[in-house]
Amino acid sequence: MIATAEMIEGHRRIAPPHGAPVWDVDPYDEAILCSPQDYYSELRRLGEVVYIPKYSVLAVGRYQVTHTVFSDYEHFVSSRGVGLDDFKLSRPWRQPSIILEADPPDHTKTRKVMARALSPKSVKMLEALFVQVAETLVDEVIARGTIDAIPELAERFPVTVFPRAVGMKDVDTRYLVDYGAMVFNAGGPDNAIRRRAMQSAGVIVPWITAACARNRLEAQGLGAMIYRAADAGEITVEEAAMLVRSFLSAGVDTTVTGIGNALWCFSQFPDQWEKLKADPGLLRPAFEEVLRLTSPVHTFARTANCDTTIAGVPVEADSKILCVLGAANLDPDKWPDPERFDIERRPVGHMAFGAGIHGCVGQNLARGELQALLGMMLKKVDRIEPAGQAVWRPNNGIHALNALPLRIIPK
Ligand code: OVM
Repeated sequence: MIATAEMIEGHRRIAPPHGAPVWDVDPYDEAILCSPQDYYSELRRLGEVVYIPKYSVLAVGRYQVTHTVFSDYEHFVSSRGVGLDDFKLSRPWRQPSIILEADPPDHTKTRKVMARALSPKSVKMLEALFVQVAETLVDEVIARGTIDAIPELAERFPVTVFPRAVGMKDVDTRYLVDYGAMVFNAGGPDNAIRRRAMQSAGVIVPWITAACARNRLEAQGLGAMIYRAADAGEITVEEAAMLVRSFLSAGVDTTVTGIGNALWCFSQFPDQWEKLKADPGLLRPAFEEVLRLTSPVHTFARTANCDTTIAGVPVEADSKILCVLGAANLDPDKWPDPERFDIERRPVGHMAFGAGIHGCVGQNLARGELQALLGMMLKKVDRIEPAGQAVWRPNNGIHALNALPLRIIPK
């Protein structure tokens, strides 16, 4: 590990760019991570691009500029890591992802294999499984009446269906959830949240690696599809294992959060649940609105690979840029009355799945999971009421709930 006066949080310290406001804030403060709206609006208010001395990084949060930076893979690369650590200058916590943390042309090849495995046709074949598990879980929570929707629905659904979709022979739902926490917290600074998440890395990382081996996967399933791309000579067997690891990295915490945040939205805005019951055809646009309003992945970084500019501001090579997707998704210049949850908004262009060549490759699967679970609740549940205080969970990369007490009132 390189640690010199020129380094800070795993990347090179940069000079404040001319023309960029300087903001003395800690975006990874636990209070901000749990309740980020004021941070988002101040970030947008200050300017197109802001310098944050605490971590010597730039940050963007206005919709247009965030979209531009996030899509510009030539100037703002992913291969040097999408968190604060610059993989060119400091050792990554794990072997880098060959899709998330890669640029063209390497990325192009792996992306193609993953996109095929996660195609709409592939997701369609999983629908029956999703619906069957959804029915069991919804019947159970109805029988209980009052639940904590985070463990009992938001976590349980993905950890039940996802390992089966991938075809995993080894399933440890605790390890899967904790690995997701590790992956997303790793993008932040070396703070207490990251260190706590990393405590179990010594057991979980090897367990994950082993679970991705070909002989630990069923012949049916998304994992086997990736290994068939190796048989066809598109990728190596080692690369196939790494892409299966990407399923496990990106597929659990994200969908857990999407489901939890969706249930939070409907418990907070009961008129929108009524509207959805009256017109179940709004389910898909409703999910997009949940994603826009709550941005499960709140921040991903990029690294400037050369001297360049953002909105006319000079940006020196090696600068880390926080792309605050959560702020872009609440920009009033893009979304009228942005804090309102309106399932009829149809928020085309929201950035919860990113944008450009790295845009979420699993988004069809994510929508399929939510469609099955929320669709089942629509059939069976009359009302979703708060039964206590919802509590957010600080995470350097994810905006998720820790607890969501709900009363589930059946039809
Ligand atoms: C990966 C990966 C990890 C986390 C997130 C993600 C949102 C991908 O390991 O490829 O996409």
